[in-house]
Amino acid sequence: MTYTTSNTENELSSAFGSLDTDQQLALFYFIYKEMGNTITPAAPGASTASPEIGEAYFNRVKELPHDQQLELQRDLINRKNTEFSREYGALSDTTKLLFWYLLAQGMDNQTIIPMPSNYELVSEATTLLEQIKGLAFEQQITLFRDIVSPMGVDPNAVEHDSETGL
Ligand code: 45D
Repeated sequence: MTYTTSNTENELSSAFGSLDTDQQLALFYFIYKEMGNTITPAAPGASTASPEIGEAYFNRVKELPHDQQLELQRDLINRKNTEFSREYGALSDTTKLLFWYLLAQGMDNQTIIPMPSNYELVSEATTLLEQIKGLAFEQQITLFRDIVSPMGVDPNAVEHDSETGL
């Protein structure tokens, strides 16, 4: 069988991953801003998202002081072996997406550390943002799943870490 799927999402997700940690966070937030109201939580049962699990995880992050919220997000991107990263790794891809979506919403009402208002994207990230804006909605969702899926730590795939004891 011949597949003719385009590799666009793959290329874009590796370009995303090659940005530094803070630029990834910033770009992801700008993406959220661009998508605006096009993201609507799907009807219950319509997807593999577990709203209760995603919200419970988000609520624990929300309780943390702002600086720790930021560290936690950086840890997820850097796949640092922490308790939060391991719990993240056990979520389904769509629940991971829901979690990031709740974080971005939280930034808008200040329950989550907001972006500094003067923060600027590097040119690579701006280019990427333009390319992502050009994708169809379904392609964007596929791309975001590819981006959030490998973040955090899969507890089954890591060696014991003597530094954290995890
Ligand atoms: O000081 O099927 C910097 C569901 C450095 C429903 C920073 C869905 C300097 C089910 C790093 C800039 C809704 C889940 C500070 C589908 C500095 C379903 C901080 C779709 C403070 C399909 C930066 C879901 C920070 C979708 C904190 C499409 C940045 C979800 C944080 C899309 C950025 C979600 C964040 C998106 C970005 C979320 C949290 C695009 C989140 C983006």
